[in-house]
Amino acid sequence: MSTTTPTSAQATAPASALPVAPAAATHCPYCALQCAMTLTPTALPGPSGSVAPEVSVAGREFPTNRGGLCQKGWTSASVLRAADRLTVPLVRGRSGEMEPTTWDAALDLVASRLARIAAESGPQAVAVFGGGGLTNEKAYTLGKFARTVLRTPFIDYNGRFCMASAAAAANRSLGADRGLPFPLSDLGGADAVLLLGSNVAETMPPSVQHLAGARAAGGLVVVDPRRSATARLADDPSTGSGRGAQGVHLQPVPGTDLAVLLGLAHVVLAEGLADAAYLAERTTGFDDVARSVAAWWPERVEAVTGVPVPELRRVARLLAAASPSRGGRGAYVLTGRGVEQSSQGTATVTAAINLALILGLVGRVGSGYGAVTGQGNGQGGREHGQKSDQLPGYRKIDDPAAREHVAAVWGVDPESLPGPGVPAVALLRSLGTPGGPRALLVHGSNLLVSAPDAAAVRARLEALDLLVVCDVVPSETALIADVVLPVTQWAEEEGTMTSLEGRVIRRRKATDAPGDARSELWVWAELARRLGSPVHLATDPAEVFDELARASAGGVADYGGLSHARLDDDEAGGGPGFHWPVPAADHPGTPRLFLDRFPTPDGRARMIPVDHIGPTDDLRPDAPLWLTTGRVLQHYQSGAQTHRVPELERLVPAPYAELHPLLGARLGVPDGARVRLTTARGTTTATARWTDTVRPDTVFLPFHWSGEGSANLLTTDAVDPVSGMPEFKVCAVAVAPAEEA
Ligand SMILES: Nc1nc2c(c(=O)[nH]1)N[C@H]1C(S)=C(S)[C@@H](COP(=O)(O)OP(=O)(O)OC[C@H]3O[C@@H](n4cnc5c(=O)[nH]c(N)nc54)[C@H](O)[C@@H]3O)O[C@H]1N2
Ligand SMILES: Nc1nc2c(c(=O)[nH]1)N[C@H]1C(S)=C(S)[C@@H](COP(=O)(O)OP(=O)(O)OC[C@H]3O[C@@H](n4cnc5c(=O)[nH]c(N)nc54)[C@H](O)[C@@H]3O)O[C@H]1N2
Ligand code: SF4
Ligand SMILES: [Mo]
Repeated sequence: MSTTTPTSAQATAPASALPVAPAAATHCPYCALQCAMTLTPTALPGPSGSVAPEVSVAGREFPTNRGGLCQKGWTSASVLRAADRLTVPLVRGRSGEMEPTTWDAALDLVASRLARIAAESGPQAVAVFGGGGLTNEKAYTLGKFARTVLRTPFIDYNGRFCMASAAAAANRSLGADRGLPFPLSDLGGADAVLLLGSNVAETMPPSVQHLAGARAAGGLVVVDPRRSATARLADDPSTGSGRGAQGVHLQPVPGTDLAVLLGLAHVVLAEGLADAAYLAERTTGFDDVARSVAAWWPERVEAVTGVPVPELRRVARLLAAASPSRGGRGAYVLTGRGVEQSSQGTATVTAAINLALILGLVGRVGSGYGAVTGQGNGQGGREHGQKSDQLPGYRKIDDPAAREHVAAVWGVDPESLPGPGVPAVALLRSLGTPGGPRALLVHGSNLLVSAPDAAAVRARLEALDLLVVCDVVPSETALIADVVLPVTQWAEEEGTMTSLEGRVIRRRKATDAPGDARSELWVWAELARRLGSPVHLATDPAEVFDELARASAGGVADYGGLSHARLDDDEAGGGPGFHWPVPAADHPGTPRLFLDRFPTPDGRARMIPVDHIGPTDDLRPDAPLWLTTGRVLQHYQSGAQTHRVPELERLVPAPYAELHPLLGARLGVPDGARVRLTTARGTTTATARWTDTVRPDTVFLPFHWSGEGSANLLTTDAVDPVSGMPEFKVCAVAVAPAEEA
């Protein structure tokens, strides 16, 4: 198995008397852009004179990042040697303290307690929670482990917080969900890009270069209740070449994007700007959608969303002018978490797809609709079986043919496979309740910080008989576990990831894990053995991938023609990886989906009428403002990793809340003062940061912190009825000065 690819960085590795492994060509540990980087091991003296292998990071040329990295990428190697990195298994002792133990003792304990709980209460008394940061190999094996070894239906993962609404809508309307069904670099040739609820300038900084074409054409449209760093790319000439405005920023009330989209479709149709030939040839259901948007005249949209009528018309015309049907160079409609993390997220994405279809954009080279996938393997993580209703290859677990195919690859009886489980929020709510799961295994999520209504989640986790957390650091969730297992991560393991554009890429090992951290592949195989399961769980990532390829073959996300060896050969030859589906070993991959037909029964995209209802929470006298949550450049998710990077911690050390100066002045909360935020779920305190980039009726709170500054003590666990995705982006909040302690 090839573990390294020689690169020029090798030549620049520092000279050392100690043997140094060659540089590894790999990708960033964090987000779905999966920027290419080279890790060069350096040998530095460790704390006690020992040699602790370290790696240095350099950006690497790749079509998505073109050599660029963001601050998180540059500093990512720090997490490998975090001062409190987990290096031995820990078990909670009689005193309540976590005590170090051996792998044998820890695994024996976990296996015997799982066996007892299953014997007493049935296999569904054990549940599993996965993560979108796991490699394809680990995500696949976790799904197989749950269904064949534990035989529980109850597996779901944090992608439910992240991608579920975009996935549900794309599957329903287009027949397949691949975040971007085209290469990211295609954006560069378009005249217009409509970005709804996505702050890529902070969440995927190197991707911003692909917006240059749209900005130059004056066609970057950003929809965000905040004038985010990305919105400034659209309307602040100082961020561009100085040639004037680069586009438009629409600043709606949080949770009203669906009305904005219905209004845009209304204007396009009313002004006769639709692509009638495309609609006739490639879609069904147009008439119903046309009827449903008829009532969303621009003045009504303005009343609901706050977006001025002239701005709405301007954007509709700008998008239509960019459409190839009207002689433009192309246009893209893209959605992010700002619109998807909503109780009407699936409907909103459906409306975005409908707009793109009305303009004739989808399945056309140089135009399209896409969702900007979030986590490192957010895409692959949702294809191979961590989702409660899913089997590998994006197959449905309730489809008899899918069950038969996958069961044959796994060597089990299809009848033995459990049926669908429940989505993450429902799963979390059921933990430790009568008849609900009594044990939970967590792999790659810090639920206590990132799940909605975090105080309720803590209560459910504490009600379990057994909580087992695999992690690389003592995350907040690991700290309340009964057993913590130290696992390998990112630069310590081989595997594959699938990026936001459906490109399957190699993650390569550059250094050994410290202490006694082990791969989760090994952990699952050892647990299976101890539980007496006859099912074979491979532990070599290349072997796991080959099995995944067979299990996915013939499915929507078909990796059948891929192997680690093929990916390595391709990259050694300068190839940029393969976009799925890749059904055969000589198939070149599929950079662009839907060009000829949609993978629906009649080959057409389905236009589905949707309507705006509004968020679940409503403003009320004791909660008169909107709260929205999201990200800052320097921190990643629950912060389990980035809070352990000194450079990033220095830049953004503590939780803060963005308040418009008018609001701050009215409430008596000066810039820099402590502010108390209260919702029906709980209270959070943070430092007020005055900024006129946020709407005066809205407070923005990043969710990267635990404790009293935790955003998720405030959020609602209301979910989208189709996707089960929680409404992280909008709830009603009261804001007041915090009494100083
Ligand atoms: N720095 C950093 N980068 C990351 C991550 C990270 O944690 N930190 N996480 C990665 C992951 S997993 C994900 S999912 C992506 C997320 O990437 P994004 O979707 O870009 O991230 P968010 O900050 O959650 O939300 C984007 C924007 O939505 C806006 N917003 C809030 N409410 C609304 C609304 O009602 N309507 C609209 N239109 N906009 C709204 C917010 O103001 C914010 O600017 O980022 C990935 N990259
Ligand atoms: N209020 C609010 N809440 C949100 C969001 C929001 O916008 N607003 N966004 C949501 C979204 S989009 C997401 S994706 C979630 C993410 O939130 P989480 O699911 O908490 O994601 P991370 O913080 O990335 O946690 C990943 C954990 O896995 C560990 N880890 C890293 N590599 C490995 C590995 O290989 N194996 C194992 N076992 N562990 C590993 C890390 O150390 C970390 O503890 O948060 C959601 N929560
Ligand atoms: S944009 Fe994402 S993948 Fe690229 S360096 Fe930053 S965190 Fe890593
Ligand atoms: Mo995410």
